[in-house]
Amino acid sequence: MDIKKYLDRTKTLIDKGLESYLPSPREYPPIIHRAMRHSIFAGGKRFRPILVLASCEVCGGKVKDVLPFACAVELIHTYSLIHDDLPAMDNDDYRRGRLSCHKKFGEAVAILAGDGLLTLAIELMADGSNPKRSLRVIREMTRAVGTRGLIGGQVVDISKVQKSKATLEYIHTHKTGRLISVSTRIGGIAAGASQPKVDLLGRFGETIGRAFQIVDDMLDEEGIFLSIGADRTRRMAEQLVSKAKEEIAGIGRKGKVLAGLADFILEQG
Ligand code: GRG
Repeated sequence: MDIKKYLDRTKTLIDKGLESYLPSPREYPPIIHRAMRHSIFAGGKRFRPILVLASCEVCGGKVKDVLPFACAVELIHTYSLIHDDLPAMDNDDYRRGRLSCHKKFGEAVAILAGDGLLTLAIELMADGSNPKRSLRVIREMTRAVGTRGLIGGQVVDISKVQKSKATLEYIHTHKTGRLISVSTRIGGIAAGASQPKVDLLGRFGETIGRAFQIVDDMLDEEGIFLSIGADRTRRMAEQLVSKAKEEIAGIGRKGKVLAGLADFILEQG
């Protein structure tokens, strides 16, 4: 399995999908559409939507049925990055190698661009080819990114109180983990996979989500990296990737794609 080729191929599909789903930069009122596009087409890895596509393919689903869901995940991820960069949160001037949305377009437009991406994501999920599956995907996604998921993780992260190990665990599983595990789950749902298979994909997503966070800590030299050092952090990420691969061992020959994506996380570190 040449994972690099797979990543290139699926990234192109996702970028084309995003291009077609986002309003044109000239559509009235242009400022908001330019701001949304500025952050979406800023060179993200597209790791989460690729996971959606791969999970769907593994379960025998078709790209055309899953592409809107995959793009919806990227829209939501990008909304969270735009809002995270705002002065009221992390106050970052750069994101994905270019000016952050509020630095380029001002705070008010950046807030609205994030809101616009989140809203467009829901529209895309609702427009799926199978209404029953669309509804399940919307339910899973809104739970994953609401106050019991992504937003909850962010709220605890920005609080100034001293954070225990359990609190840090909550932040990571909610802020980073939920969007990754919902990606694998909705890939399965789009393919019409059975509930046990969707749950298995979700467990795989949770485990690689942990590995993803640990590698991110390694890159930023923060979090777990500060408490246990580079070697132990690396070993922890490797163990999680092995565990994730064991979790999908029974899923069949096509599971190799998911195993390759799990390995790809380690290559980032
Ligand atoms: C504003 C509700 C709300 C949430 C913000 C995304 C986020 C939550 C915070 C950003 C800070 C951070 C380090 C989050 C952990 C997740 C993470 C590593 C995000 C970056 O994801 P990548 O590496 O980025 O996939 P690209 O740019 O490749 O998409």
